[in-house]
Amino acid sequence: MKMSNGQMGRRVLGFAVAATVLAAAGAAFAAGGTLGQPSPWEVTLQPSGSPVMDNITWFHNFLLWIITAITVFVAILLAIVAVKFNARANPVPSKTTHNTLIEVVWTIVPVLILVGIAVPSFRLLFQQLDIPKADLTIKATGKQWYWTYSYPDNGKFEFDSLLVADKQPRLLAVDNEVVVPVNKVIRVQTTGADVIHSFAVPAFGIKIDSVPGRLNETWFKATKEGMYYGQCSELCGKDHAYMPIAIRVVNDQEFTTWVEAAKKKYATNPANSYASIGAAAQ
Ligand SMILES: [Cu+2]
Repeated sequence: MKMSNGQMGRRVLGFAVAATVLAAAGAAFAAGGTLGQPSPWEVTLQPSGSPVMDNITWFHNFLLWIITAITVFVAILLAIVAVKFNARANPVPSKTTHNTLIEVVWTIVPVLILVGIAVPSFRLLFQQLDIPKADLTIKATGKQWYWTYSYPDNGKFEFDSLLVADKQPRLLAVDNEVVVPVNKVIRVQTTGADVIHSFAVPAFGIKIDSVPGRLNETWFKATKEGMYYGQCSELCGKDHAYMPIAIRVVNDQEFTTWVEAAKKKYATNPANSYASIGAAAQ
């Protein structure tokens, strides 16, 4: 096929743009992102902050290798067929219709691949669903459009957590953060007060629906101190995008101090007026 200079130019430009995008994505991939929050150009999972997320990340990469190997293998077979067995290269085709060995292989090998995927997959599912003995339970209630958290183990105080519009990180920062101790098993119980919401924090590898009339539970163990952000992940109405989840992970001593202060601060739960919800959602 002959190309004009214009066509050639456009094609080169297209390749250059594609290469730049890939390079930028590659750089983001290599950088590994920021712990606890999304980062620009991130193409992969957020860095892990819990043992469950470690395994999710491992499983994701494991599947990526398998799917890449299968894709490359099939592409090579297709290329061989196209080159070796086209009408010009192979004018008199063979009339073979069965090959027992190949048929056994292409039945057994996919089964083995699926078993190889199923084993770590079930192990991960059990790790997520079989909640270890909890050091601390918190309850997250999804509401249109904010979260209410209670600490039943620490005097049952409760507080509302609302988006703060002009604080960074944008659309993730809240007025009252959830505070939990590092390296402790935190059981999260969640429900919805009005419609279905979903409690999700990518760095901990948790996402669980908050359903009215139901108490769902999940768990995480934060392995590093810091801020971790998530969002409501079930379309719940007009301000669905404005009810972030912000979790501050601190050491034991800081946690005890915070609990004492929080008990006083949230003795009466004042943040629940319509005005404050409206202001935060703007
Ligand atoms: Cu929601």
